[in-house]
Amino acid sequence: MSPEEIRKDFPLLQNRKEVYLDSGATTQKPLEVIEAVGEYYKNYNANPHRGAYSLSVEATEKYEAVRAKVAKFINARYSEEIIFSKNATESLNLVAYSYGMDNVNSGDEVVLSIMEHHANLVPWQHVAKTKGATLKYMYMNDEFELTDEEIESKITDKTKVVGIVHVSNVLGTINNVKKIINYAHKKGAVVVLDVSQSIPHMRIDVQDLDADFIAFSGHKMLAPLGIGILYGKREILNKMNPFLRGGDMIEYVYEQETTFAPLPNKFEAGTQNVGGVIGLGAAIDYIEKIGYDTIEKIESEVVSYAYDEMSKLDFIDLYVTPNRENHSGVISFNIKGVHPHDVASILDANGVCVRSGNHCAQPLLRFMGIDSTCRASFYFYNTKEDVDKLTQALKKSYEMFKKYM
Ligand code: 7TS
Repeated sequence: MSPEEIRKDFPLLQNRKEVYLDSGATTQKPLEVIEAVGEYYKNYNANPHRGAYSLSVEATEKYEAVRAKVAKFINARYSEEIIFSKNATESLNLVAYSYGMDNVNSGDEVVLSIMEHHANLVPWQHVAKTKGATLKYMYMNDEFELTDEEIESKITDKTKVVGIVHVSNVLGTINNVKKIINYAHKKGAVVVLDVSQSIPHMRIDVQDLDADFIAFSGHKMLAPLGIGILYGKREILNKMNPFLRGGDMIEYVYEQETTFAPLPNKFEAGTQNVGGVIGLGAAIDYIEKIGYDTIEKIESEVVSYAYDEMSKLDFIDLYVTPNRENHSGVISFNIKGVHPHDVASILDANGVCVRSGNHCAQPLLRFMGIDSTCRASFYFYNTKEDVDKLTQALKKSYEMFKKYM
């Protein structure tokens, strides 16, 4: 299958002329997903887990069926290890508050990579500050990679939690997370893995990876906005206190005391985003239909082509690891001497959507000695023609800026 054929499944890509290179922020949605959400509201909308009437039972069944689908998709042992949230950020906060606050203490260490998105950094800062723990970072080398030496020097017997991003949303570096998880476990730490930028592109097998917690957002993998996922090992989730408290997460409520529902409901307080969950189910079906093999094949071809074509432009700096097998579908770049927001605006005027800024990774950019980049992020509906339009627009932008340099 070619990206040209795949594009036909995406209404927005048919309806708009722009070249969309911001899938790292959110992906476009295939018709199947859009229709699944519509079908839900048209034919079986009700609040799950609430009513004894058949419509509510049906909504509950559809909702729980997606939980089982997610479990199978990431090879979790048990469905109740899948918790639905609002987004990756909320999933990561759940872990920080419900696990971190109760298990990280004064004198302990929390170790993160410098590549973390703020979502897997700011909550841990709060935990470390509140509990009197030390927050440490694993820094990358000049090739934008975390070395084994760095991993082994930072994770110690004092480490209680390791937070690691699988694929950097700025650099596209694929981190050696198996090594990190393995080493952290040897030291007795739990690992919180952020697969937000990897699961859209590569198969995630939670049993093979063996991370204790895994977080991601549906909207970066074709699902609607507003639905996030947290996977946690059952034995750990069972021991944790709830994150949010209220309806649906309880067993019995007395005036002064409450007992909590078993997993997964303990972590799903209040009415959930059922439409989003149904859309997520359709997104998983779509990804499985296309197949990760096809997705990876298309992306490696198009992203390699983009890297090669952009490398020919001597007026831009690229922030990509030279080890191509460790690089996913994100290319950050700058036109030398021009602010990335100006570049992104000119690209937009030429019909190309890229993100510019610090990409919610300020400590990473500060470590790199820059304060922002432009970022082209690709998905399997992007074509080589999209890449050509990007490089043409970059050349045009440079010609324009050159006059003022
Ligand atoms: N983790 C990573 C690695 C991310 O890239 C993002 C979002 C998040 C967590 C948070 O996801 P959210 O759905 O909870 O917001 N990253 C980006 C991005 O790169 N551009 O826009 C959002």
